[in-house]
Amino acid sequence: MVALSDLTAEQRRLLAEQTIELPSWAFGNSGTRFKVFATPGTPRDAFEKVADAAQVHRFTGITPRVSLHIPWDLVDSFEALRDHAAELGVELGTINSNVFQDNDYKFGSLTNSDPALRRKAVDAHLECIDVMRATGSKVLKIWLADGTNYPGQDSIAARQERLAESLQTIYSELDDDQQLLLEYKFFEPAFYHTDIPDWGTALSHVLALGERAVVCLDTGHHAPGTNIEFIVVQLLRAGRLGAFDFNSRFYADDDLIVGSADPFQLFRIMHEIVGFGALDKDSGVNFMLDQCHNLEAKIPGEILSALNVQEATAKALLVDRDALSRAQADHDVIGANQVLMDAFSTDVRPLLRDLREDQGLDPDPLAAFARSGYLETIEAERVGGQQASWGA
Ligand code: PSV
Ligand code: MN
Repeated sequence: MVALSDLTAEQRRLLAEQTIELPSWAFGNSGTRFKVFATPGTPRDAFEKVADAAQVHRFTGITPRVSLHIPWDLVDSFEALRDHAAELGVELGTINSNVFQDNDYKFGSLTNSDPALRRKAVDAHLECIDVMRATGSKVLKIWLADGTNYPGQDSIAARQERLAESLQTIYSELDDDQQLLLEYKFFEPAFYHTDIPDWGTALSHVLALGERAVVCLDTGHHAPGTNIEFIVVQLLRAGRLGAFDFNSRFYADDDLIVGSADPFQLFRIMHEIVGFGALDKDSGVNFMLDQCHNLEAKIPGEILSALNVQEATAKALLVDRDALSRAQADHDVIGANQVLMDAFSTDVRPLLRDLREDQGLDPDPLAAFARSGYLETIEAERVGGQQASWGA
């Protein structure tokens, strides 16, 4: 067993300083195209979503930022929302644009063949940049639902040209200290082709834009069997891994609790991150969650996801890198694999409980949240109004 005292000062610092950003939409209702189940206590607006996110931070101590989604999280005053967040001990983080829920975008947003609709989609991003100025957010995240369902439906090449031009217009409007974060996804909602399906396409677009354009890797946005840690390394080498959207998938873009489907994959990803020195808070990589809690309670779902990322990180920090390098240099295939598996098989939960106690937190965040009575309070208080929903 490994204890907190066995960690080097540097390992301990990295673990203690790790932060994970929460998505506001994880606290709203979500579901499938078959049914969105309403849950008592679900937030009605961005203020209530931020309050719920602050609970996750209160009990884990590692989730101090909340990403917003525009227009889902539009409020009369973003300054008031920023102050509300600060009072609750969190900050507003990445701003996500949404150009996939307006009828006008049926045939595309930034790629649409109609210049007026392209302009509308670009303007939606300029509105997001205004929100960023009000909230102090430094990152504009773009995920597009653009694509086609049938071969020949539109010109793939022309759509790439329009995309590049639209992205350039948006990028040129960002302030010098703001970034454009481009997310890829291989299918859905489009079925034949997606305009930004993979890391290569995203990377080629951000390279054309400039230094403040980076790629977001959503772990759910790959075909089954994809070696995601290989992509992590490619993006790190290019200096363009801006962020993760962590979640778990069994089949498609399931958005399940992080580490629930494949904790070993999460460990392998964090192993490459640690090996590259990208865990440090100044590395430029933002560790975010992107989730939908369709069945489970949302706040505990986020708490568990954050804890699972922390657990995978602790295991990755425990990899004996000297022993690994020696085994690799000796072409000791089994030995090298054993070094990695030793770290993965280590139970780091006692160590993390000690770390939390050291930080003045309850060692068991899920139990402490359950005892707090917060869920019962919001269920009683949040009566009436329109519950926030992913499909809002
Ligand atoms: C798309 O599936 C996605 O993962 C994007 O990251 C969005 O930000 C998120 O869902 C919510 O729209
Ligand atoms: Mn995502």
